[in-house]
Amino acid sequence: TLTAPYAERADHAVHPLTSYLFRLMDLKESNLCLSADVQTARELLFMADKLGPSIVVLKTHYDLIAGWDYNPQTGTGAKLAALARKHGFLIFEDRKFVDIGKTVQMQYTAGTARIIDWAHITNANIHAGKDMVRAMAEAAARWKERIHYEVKTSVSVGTPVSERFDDGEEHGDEHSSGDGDGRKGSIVSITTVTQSFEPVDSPRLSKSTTEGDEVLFAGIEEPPADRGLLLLAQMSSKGCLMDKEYTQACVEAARENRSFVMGYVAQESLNTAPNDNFIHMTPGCKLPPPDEEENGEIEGDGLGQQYNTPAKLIGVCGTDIVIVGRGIINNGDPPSEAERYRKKAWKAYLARLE
Ligand code: UP6
Repeated sequence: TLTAPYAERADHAVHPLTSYLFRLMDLKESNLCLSADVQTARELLFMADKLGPSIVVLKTHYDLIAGWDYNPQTGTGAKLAALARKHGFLIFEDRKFVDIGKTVQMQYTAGTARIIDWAHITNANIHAGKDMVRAMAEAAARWKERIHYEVKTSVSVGTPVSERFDDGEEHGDEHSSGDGDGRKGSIVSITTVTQSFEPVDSPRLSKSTTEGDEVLFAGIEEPPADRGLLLLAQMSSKGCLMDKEYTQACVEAARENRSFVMGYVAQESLNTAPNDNFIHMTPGCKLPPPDEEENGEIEGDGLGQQYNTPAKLIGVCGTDIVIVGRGIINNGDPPSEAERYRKKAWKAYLARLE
């Protein structure tokens, strides 16, 4: 799969959300995931709105956010989901589930955060055994039965959109169509995209509950009403105890659950069989400052985190999406730093196709 374009892999992906994500990557010319490890809901939503145009996935740790609003209709998850539709990215809750199947089902679908309602993607550490993956897959299938999507698509191309957010500022849309950065996608305004989580007798047959202006990346529809799982197959941290045997067990579990497992969080490509087309997302990614040479050496954080450049991860290790947290967030200008990462990671992908 290393030399196959994302658009081509979209056509061959088994999981509808993987297919969607590959198409989104192609359209936005982005293989960047923001790890939005901020401490307040307000900062999280601000980052999601400002950096949304540059990314295809927004990764959360909901449990490190102070002031997370758990209301399923109006809370932080719902607001994030609206921003995901506005800018065209998927939400990945980095929950690293690990427990017996029954407990994980409940943690995934119920409890305080109701992760399944707002996160398209989550991940699991399968040290407790691979039956857990099946348990989560069953929970996701039940969830899909229960929800419905209704999309009213009265589209008016190029309408400028501004929305009011928690910080009280008007954020004009800086990425409207015609901004001329040469990427294929452009923003259109779309009125009312509704997702309701109330149980309904018949899926797809219920009334919309909210109205308002939303924007979507032109040329791509709403993501499918599927949920996906990434298996935590390898970690970026020093002295990680996940051995080859564990990683291989992840590969087997992925192959056995192709309709639910989208791929891996890993440090290298694990697609080895001819029909493996799993997506790989990789944390532990950082660039040297713009004025320094990329000589491959990036210092860790002193707490076990190790870093590689997008060029190495995408170009040499063969992963698909780089996950960047502090490299972007701790910069004085996160939106332009996100663009710097997007361009570097995309360049590494284009180079790998040659
Ligand atoms: N993460 C890793 N390494 C892994 C798996 N997950 O760093 O192997 C997560 C961390 C953090 C993010 O939990 O949210 O990716 C990396 O953040 P950073 O870019 O600021 O180091």
